[in-house]
Amino acid sequence: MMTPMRYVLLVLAIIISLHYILSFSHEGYGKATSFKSIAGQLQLGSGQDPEPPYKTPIPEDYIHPQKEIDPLQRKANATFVVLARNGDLQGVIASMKQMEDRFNKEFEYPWVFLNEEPFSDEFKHRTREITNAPISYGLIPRDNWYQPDFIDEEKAKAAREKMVKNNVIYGGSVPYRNMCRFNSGFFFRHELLQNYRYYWRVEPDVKFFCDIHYDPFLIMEDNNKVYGFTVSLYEYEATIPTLWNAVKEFLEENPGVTPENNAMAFLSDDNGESYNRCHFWSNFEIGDLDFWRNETYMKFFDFLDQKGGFYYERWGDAPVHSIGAALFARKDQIHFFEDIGYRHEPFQHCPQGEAHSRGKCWCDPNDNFDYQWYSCLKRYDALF
Ligand SMILES: Nc1nc2c(ncn2[C@@H]2O[C@H](COP(=O)(O)OP(=O)(O)O)[C@@H](O)[C@H]2O)c(=O)[nH]1
Ligand SMILES: *[C@@H]1O[C@H](CO)[C@@H](O)[C@H](O)[C@H]1NC(C)=O
Ligand SMILES: *[C@@H]1O[C@H](CO)[C@@H](O)[C@H](O)[C@H]1NC(C)=O
Ligand SMILES: [Mg+2]
Repeated sequence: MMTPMRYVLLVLAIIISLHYILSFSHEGYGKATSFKSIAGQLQLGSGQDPEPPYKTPIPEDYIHPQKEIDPLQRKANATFVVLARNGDLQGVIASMKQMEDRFNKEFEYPWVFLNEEPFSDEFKHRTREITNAPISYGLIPRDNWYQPDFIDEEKAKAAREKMVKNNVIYGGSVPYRNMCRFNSGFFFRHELLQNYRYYWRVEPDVKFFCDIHYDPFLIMEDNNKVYGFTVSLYEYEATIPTLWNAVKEFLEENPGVTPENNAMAFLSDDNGESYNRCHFWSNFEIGDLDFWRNETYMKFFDFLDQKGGFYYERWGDAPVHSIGAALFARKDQIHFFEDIGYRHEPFQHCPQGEAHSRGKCWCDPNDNFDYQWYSCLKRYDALF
């Protein structure tokens, strides 16, 4: 039998030893992981800035050199091109990282960035971090960007206000119109693009879903393609009310500019009388710069530009490029890049069947715009 006194002593002893054990282990644990204590054990001076203890340096010969995959042993004369503002940086980086991972770290095509304002040091630093390929940053000449003097600003302003009232997307924006005009008629003339034949346009905040283990630029070059797309759809009528009239006028004034086997049937269901508003979505483009630099397209752009529709309406570079490609190239020169999984909000092309597996694509094959009601792909298919 324990006396009450003994009982109290025993409980006290247990409490004391528990406290001792706990405080010891706590202190020991704290000491073992404390950075200061390790620094102390290594006898580092307190003013030094030692490597954290968890950071084991990786020996040089553990680092895999980047795999050279160049099965054809040749490259195309090509570059990526990104039009962006400094404020688009994070979205640009996100797109660029995916492009590098899915494709370009194997191929190392250069990147060209264009802006009407100088790129910031941060923009340059952050983009350079993403790639080993050459990068250049170009300033857009003023005349290629800002609203030209021949535009009647009163008339343009009234048009913008009307579009805002009608909730037309970007309807009130002058910079957006500058962007559409620049992409329609000027990007391919920029000095940084003079030395390239092919380009791949990349926008901020897009997704590339699949590994691309072949070179799309060589597909263009070897098959004499001029325009490649992944998504096509209908344009908003409110942005282009008089565009097709201008196109018809140009064709009447310039007979013979459309080759046989063109893709007019993609644009029009009545042999050119009216525009069905189908266009390739130009936020993704793989194209031939020399095609845009050709006198026919340049003349076409100048004609449209003089009509003022980039400012009096809100003509987009997507319908302008699409009409140019469909009318001035043969239909077989326009390529659907079926195996490139791509998303720009709010639509995506997700490769189907075998192509989905081959590309190790991560998009849901059921989420695919190709034959949704608002897609124009069926009209492209019907060309062939
Ligand atoms: N430098 C510059 N780039 C622009 C401007 N506006 C749009 N962009 C770029 O033009 C492209 C299309 O613009 P975005 O805002 O994505 O238009 P959306 O795709 O039609 O909604 C993107 O690459 C943008 O970064 C601008 O005012 N200046
Ligand atoms: C690349 O293409 C451009 C435009 O066609 C051309 O001027 C240039 O000479 C080409 N460069 C090479 C190396 O073929
Ligand atoms: C423009 O394109 C047409 C049709 O493809 C071609 O015949 C002509 O030679 C091109 N012009 C130039 C300057 O390359
Ligand atoms: Mg965009």
